[in-house]
Amino acid sequence: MPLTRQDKIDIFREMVLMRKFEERAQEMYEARHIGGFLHLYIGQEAVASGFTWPIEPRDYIIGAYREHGQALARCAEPRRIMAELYGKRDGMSGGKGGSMHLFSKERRFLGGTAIVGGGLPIALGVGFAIDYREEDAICLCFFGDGAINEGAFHESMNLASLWSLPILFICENNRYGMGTAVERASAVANLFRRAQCYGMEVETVDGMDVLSVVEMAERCVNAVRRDRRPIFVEAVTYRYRGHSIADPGHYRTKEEMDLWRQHDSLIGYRDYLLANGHASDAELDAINEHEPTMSGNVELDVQVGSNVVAVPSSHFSERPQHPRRSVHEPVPVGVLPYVLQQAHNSVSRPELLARGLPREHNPTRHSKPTRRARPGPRSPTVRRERLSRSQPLR
Ligand SMILES: Cc1ncc(C[n+]2csc(CCOP(=O)(O)OP(=O)(O)O)c2C)c(N)n1
Ligand SMILES: [Mg+2]
Repeated sequence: MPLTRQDKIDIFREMVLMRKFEERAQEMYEARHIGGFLHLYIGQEAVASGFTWPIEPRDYIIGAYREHGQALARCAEPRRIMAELYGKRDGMSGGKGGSMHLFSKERRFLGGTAIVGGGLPIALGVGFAIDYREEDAICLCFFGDGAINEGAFHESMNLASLWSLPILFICENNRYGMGTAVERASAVANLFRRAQCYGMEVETVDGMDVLSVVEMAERCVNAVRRDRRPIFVEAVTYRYRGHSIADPGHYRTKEEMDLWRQHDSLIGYRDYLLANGHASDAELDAINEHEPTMSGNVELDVQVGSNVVAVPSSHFSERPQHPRRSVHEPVPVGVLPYVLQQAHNSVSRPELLARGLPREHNPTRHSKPTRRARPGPRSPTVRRERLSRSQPLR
């Protein structure tokens, strides 16, 4: 069954919710209502919204530490998520976890983990349990490009493939791990290749185009559920904010940021909805009109002294757990080839990259790199000299 018009509007609403929730969280962090770390997902909304769309309530989800988007999509409890950021008892994890440790046993949302790649072995365990108990569920595991260079990634890929576990691995390649560009951290820039060598089916998707993501998600979720085997998807995306709130992101150029903003998932999707007559300007504006609500006109109602946090906006209505949906209608042509080309060929700061890349990948480095002289073992002469010089000091 193709996505209905209402489905498409709901997806838009959800992505707007994610963005506004985080803009609000940033404000509240800056106003010192929220402590600890805060890693914003702004820019990557299409990945969380798209991949969680076709899954069932019985399926499991594991996120990394940039997991507000997945938690909002899965748990539909923005107030409890915000309360968790505030460290309130009514928060999703009882106020003890904060932004990086959102958890819901009922919704089968198993974190939120602060350790890079830490969710991967957990997904492996969940996949194993599903298989052992012969459940019909599957496990979705979201992680960043940085996790690919962790040993846990390779051990998990190997065993997931070897034991044929029902896990959909979703690598959110947002181009950076902290301030390090993917090209400076991974010898192979096409990250899906890193999983391919474990005999696993791999896919890549334009993570800025939500309909492409939904279509990919539907295909992969069905395949994992049917064939009881893992699939790895690299979703190419971009985060607009720094690594965390504390990061001003000086390692990126304005040109690079502007380029990606032109492919903003919300803007692109809005254009699609309008161009195809799925929604009017007024309808979409009505979804967006909560902007003033979310940015100051109505206070985030933190009742000091009690443990109640309310975000007074009907915008934050509960999202129903959708049944599985099919997408058989053609999706608009994504920007994937363009984005991938940008992502894999362009260099954000050539002078920075020049330091890190091997020569064959590095157009700016022509001459043989000069080696820094190693100290090496000291010759007996040198050692004697030093000893004799130090003698008068005794
Ligand atoms: C095992 C481990 N090593 C290092 C860190 C420090 N660290 C926190 S976030 C991060 C970068 C991870 O980048 P990525 O996986 O691409 O996720 P993104 O921040 O882009 O969402 C690092 C190295 C950590 N938390 N855990
Ligand atoms: Mg990253």
